[in-house]
Amino acid sequence: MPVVDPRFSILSEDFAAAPHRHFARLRERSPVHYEPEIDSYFLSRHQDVRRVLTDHDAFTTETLQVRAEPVMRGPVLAQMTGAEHTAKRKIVVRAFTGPALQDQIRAVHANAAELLTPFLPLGRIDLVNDFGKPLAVRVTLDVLGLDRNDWQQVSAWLGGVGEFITGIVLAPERRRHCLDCAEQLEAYLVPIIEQRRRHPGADLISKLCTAEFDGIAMSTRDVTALVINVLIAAVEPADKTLALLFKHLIDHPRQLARVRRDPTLLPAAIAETLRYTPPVQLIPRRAEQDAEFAGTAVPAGATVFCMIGAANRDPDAFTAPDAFDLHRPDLGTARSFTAAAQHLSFGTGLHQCPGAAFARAEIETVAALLLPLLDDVRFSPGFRYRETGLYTRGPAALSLDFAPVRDRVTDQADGRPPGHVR
Ligand code: 2IO
Repeated sequence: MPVVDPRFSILSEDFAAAPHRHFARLRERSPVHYEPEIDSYFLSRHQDVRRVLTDHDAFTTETLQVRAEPVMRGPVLAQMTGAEHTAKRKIVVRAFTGPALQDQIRAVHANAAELLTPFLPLGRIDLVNDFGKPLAVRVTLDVLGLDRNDWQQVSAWLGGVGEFITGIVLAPERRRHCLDCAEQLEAYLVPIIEQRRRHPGADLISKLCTAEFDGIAMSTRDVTALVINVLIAAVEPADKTLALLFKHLIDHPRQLARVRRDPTLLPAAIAETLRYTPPVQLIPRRAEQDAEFAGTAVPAGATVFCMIGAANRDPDAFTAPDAFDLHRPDLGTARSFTAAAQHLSFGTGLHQCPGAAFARAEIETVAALLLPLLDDVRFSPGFRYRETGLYTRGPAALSLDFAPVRDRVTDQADGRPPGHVR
């Protein structure tokens, strides 16, 4: 029988307000925390989380069949195993690295410059709602070869898809709404996928349509699921990571000044942001056999949630884990976006995020564009910082004031420095 702690719940408002305040107690006193209402186990120690994510026989991604498949309209990459997984993962990894990534960086830069321009003379921007959210959707639409003018509609559908996957307890009417969103997104995608099958281009949808596995092309259902998978995975964590990076740098002015002086420190700042406040806080698995963690039994068939935020602040893995420090000696920036990362924000093991290199390049490109333009950047007067979400988590908004800029940002793309109004 699992031990239930009646004084504490991960589903409480107290936890939702500031999860990191509970991480140390969970790791020390309740490293295998059981939540009766959702019949799930929450693991908070770095070593236990790593074990779950790398022992693929004992802990599988079967949980995604109920958590993701209904809104993905088919199986996602993380659900697959064996030769099918290896082959399809390779296609996706290739689409987000090497020469393909270079084109994507140009799309990131162009979209970022366009979105930013109207805010520069104002000297105020909400980095989440004015910028990060539309940017993430528009860039992903560009990569997929979809019409970026559809971004608002696609964004609304993705909201429903994301709510389904990341909802810990979902009311029946919300569930219905999420499924409606997914069905409409599918209806939007299917004719485009069928058209790309006949007339392939250089975009990712065409690559998925023409790729073969075991001599057989993927079905439209399989391509649809992978496209929705890419959409949600590239959109949901992106605005959060960008806003968290700026939040932490503004809170740590000396580190902000150093990054401004030396932009080669940006990858370290991004890696530390991911460690300190991972945008994906939970990764679910199913225990296939009886297991034991720190003396507590987890039965076969159980749903296990890896608590990435808690694992990333485990003193057994990082020194002074509750400090944001882009210079920390144990950060290992170069490894931070690879399978050898010590933080677990991209997961680890066979299913580790295939978009990690893209994520790094996207955030780095945008931050390198923003930093010189947002001179004297600070929180807007009266702005109250608030984070939301248990599964994916980030700022609800990030209202920033900065020195208004006279020239258009697009000048910057020509290499000319922007002019600040003094
Ligand atoms: C989409 C949670 C946004 C993924 C998921 C069902 C599978 C997988 C993840 C990330 C981020 C999402 N899991 N991306 O944690 O593709």
